[in-house]
Amino acid sequence: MRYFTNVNDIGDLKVALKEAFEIKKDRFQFDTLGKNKTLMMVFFNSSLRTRLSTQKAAMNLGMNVIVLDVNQGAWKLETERGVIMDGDKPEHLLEAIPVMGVYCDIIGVRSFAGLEDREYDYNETVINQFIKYSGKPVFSMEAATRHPLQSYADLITIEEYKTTERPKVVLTWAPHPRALPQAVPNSFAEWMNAADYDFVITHPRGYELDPQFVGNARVEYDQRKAFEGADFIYAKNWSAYSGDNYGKILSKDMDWTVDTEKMALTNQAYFMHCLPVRRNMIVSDDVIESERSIVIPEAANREISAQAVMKKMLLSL
Ligand code: AN0
Ligand code: CP
Repeated sequence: MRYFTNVNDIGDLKVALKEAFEIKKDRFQFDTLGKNKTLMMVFFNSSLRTRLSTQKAAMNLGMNVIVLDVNQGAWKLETERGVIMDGDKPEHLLEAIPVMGVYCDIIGVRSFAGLEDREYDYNETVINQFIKYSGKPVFSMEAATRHPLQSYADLITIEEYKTTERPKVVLTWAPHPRALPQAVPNSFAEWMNAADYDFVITHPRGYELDPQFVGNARVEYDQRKAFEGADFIYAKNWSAYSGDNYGKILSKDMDWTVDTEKMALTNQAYFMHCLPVRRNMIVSDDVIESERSIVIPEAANREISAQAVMKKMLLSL
């Protein structure tokens, strides 16, 4: 595997799940595969889970790890070609990326959507430049439109907890004080559609996701109706995708917060969230602390998804 930015890069999901469960059984089975190989993790945005789980996964494979926080200590990077660089950015990505490439064997990149220019974001301008100019295998640690390591971990988690072959999985929008990207819901939808679960998306009107990600999912504007009979509730906030509203907050309606009363409508659903989560905005204390909340095992599976991806990359170096 040379690149991992979306669900298609992983190939057959059944095989990907089998590989993940094999790693989970013995995560040190390939602890010499990465000997003298270096992972470089490049962060344009903050992270807790991705940073820790990916580093841990690389260590399980025997790799060395370098972490670069672009906004802390590195030169500010210009990303647009053709700009006269007389502003506050002393270095261009077009030099920085190949330089990073010479110091490592695999690169992970985190670069969120700017939420100002939809075309720029949806062209995945930053991660695609890493793919084009680094000369090294590249994986997404959340890019502008997708968060595939998260979705892979989510899939593993659902497979572990499901009690029916084709569970009802509901992705629900929930309120948040700041505008967030669509990467997590886009990616979750992409993987759920590929897994062929009974998949429903619920959100207030105006929060429609890009149709390429919605795919065959059912969209239900009545959140309570969507929750009926659900086996998994996956909560996430996102900002608007549509037209002139791109990147905007259209609602902070607290009636969309996931609480005990709404969870009671489900088939004793498990509660999921990628974290970080704002309590009593997205989800009530009671629900996230309940025994049906699986947010911690979900986060634990981030180590597994990262390890599965890097193992595939190491094998094809
Ligand atoms: C980010 C997002 O919504 O994309 C990262 C989630 C993994 N969340 C925040 O910035 C709070
Ligand atoms: N879920 C997730 O990617 O968390 P971080 O932003 O903390 O890495």
